[in-house]
Amino acid sequence: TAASHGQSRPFYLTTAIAYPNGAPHIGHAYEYISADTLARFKRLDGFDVRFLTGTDVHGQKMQQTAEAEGIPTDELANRNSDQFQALQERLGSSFDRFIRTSDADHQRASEAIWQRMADAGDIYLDKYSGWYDVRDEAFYAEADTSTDDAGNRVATDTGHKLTWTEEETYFFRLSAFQDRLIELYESHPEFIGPDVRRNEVLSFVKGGLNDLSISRTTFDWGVPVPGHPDHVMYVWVDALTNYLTGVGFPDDDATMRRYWPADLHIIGKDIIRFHCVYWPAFLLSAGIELPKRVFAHGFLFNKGEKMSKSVGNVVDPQALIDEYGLDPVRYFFLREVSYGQDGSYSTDAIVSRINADLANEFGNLAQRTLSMIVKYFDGAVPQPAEYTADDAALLARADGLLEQMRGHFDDQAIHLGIEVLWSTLAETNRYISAQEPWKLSKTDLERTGTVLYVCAEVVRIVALLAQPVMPTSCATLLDLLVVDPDAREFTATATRLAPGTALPKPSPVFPRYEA
Ligand code: ME8
Repeated sequence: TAASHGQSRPFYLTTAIAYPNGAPHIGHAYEYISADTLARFKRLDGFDVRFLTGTDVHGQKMQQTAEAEGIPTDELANRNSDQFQALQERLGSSFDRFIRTSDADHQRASEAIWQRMADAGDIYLDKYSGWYDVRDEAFYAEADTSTDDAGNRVATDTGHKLTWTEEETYFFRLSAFQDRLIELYESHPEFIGPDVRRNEVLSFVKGGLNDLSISRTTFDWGVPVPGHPDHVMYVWVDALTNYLTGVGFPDDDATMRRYWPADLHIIGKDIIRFHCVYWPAFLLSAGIELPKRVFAHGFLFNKGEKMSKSVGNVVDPQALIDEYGLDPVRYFFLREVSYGQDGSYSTDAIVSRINADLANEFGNLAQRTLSMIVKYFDGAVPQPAEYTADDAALLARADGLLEQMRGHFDDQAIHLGIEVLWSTLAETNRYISAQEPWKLSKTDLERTGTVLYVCAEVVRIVALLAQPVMPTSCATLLDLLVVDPDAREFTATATRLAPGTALPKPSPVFPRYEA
């Protein structure tokens, strides 16, 4: 068998940690599904994957939401964090740790990074006065604000209402990092993906950086600043540090050495600046290696409209799974939306993907192939005779899929990786229609066996490679093909089904959706 690609090399990936100020929505589910698929892909490709996710419990927004609900902030954080964790579990997410920034080891990591930045001379005390967006937990320069129709001061890019803030805070010398950041983006163009985001960040940083206020004194829901407990850290300082906590910083050197720097931070496009400007600057200051790549996915819209409680189009991800099943929902979002771009979803689009791509293209091919093997060969995998040019071409195409998928997945082009699988399924459906094994069976059983063998091989290889997207359905399909449950890593694509293997009577893995 072929050597595994990863050869147990470490691969550390993370999601953003969500604010648990409400219930999780489809946008969160989308991020989890996509990151889990990337994690599973790497694991099946032989990497030693560590996958971190969790919740970001601190900040003014959490405190304000709790006050509005009349409950203690930690109670709000725990209750909703439980919901985020339950969603991850429902989505079948293969995370290794669900971190909450209230965890004790996280406080320790946040203090340690702060201390290192302070020791480097990059933190000083001053007075902050300016505009603050509580919803995004972000500071705004005067020039980036405007006045809305009602006379409120709002952030020009998001339209969010701003509050005027004046307090004594610690500042981080962000302005001193401009040149080093530009050098980073230019010498490591792969640091930010997709490219459009990199260009955005580059022009933002070229425009000049202000020092960043990194502590707050007007509320106390956060990590206390070491030696200055009247200050809590600005929520983004402790939030970003979760990625280090997740690999044992600062006490567990062995884990840190194995998994840091992170290979991939998966985030949404609205938090690029925090991850691609602030985060590398904090790390440079603290003398910690930089992550290898930050990839920003797009936003999801319901029928092209922004999801909002007032429009009444907020869809609960659990309800979608109840209706369509987990694997079809995972497949739908990953196939329908070009990863890195915004995307839209609707019930029509989901149903059409389920029926066309899953039931017809994949399910039907598998069901026809397997049931003909049962019917004409008594359930034993036929021995292929000599291959025709068409047979050989199709097998060669299936054998090339893994390499193509690696290329796409290394760029986080998940949708393109899926597309190469489905175009091979389409080709195989054309092949089976042209070969007509159901007719051949009457005249040439040997040739029938060869055609069914080729089809079964394509189904097996695609089922192995589609596991990261649809773990449960692919496992069922691989069971029907009697593929050893302990040999389902991608290296298994390089072997062949053993002729003579007894297959069970198949039942459809991808049923049509009927409302
Ligand atoms: O930003 N479509 O938390 P968050 C797709 N705590 N993705 C979406 C989305 C949508 N409609 N809405 C949100 C935070 N997201 C911080 C992160 S990381 C150190 C701290 C994505 O709950 C969003 O882009 O507002 C982000 O990646 C994630 O959901 C959590 O968002």
